[in-house]
Amino acid sequence: MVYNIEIEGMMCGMCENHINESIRKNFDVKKVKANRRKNLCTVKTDTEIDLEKLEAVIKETGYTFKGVTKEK
Ligand SMILES: [Cu+2]
Repeated sequence: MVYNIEIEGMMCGMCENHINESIRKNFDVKKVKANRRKNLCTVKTDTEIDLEKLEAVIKETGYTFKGVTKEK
């Protein structure tokens, strides 16, 4: 599965790392990559992730969760 999470408020690489680490800590992911220029975080997983929990985890970081779409 590939999830594209739209997140606003990332200003630098530390912001990206903050989000990457929070997602790694809370979910079993193969790959996670936040991109502040695109306001996006792409997450690759083998299994479905709980989208409500994902939203809560992003909100907990202090950045603005705008939505998530699943690619496949
Ligand atoms: Cu920052």
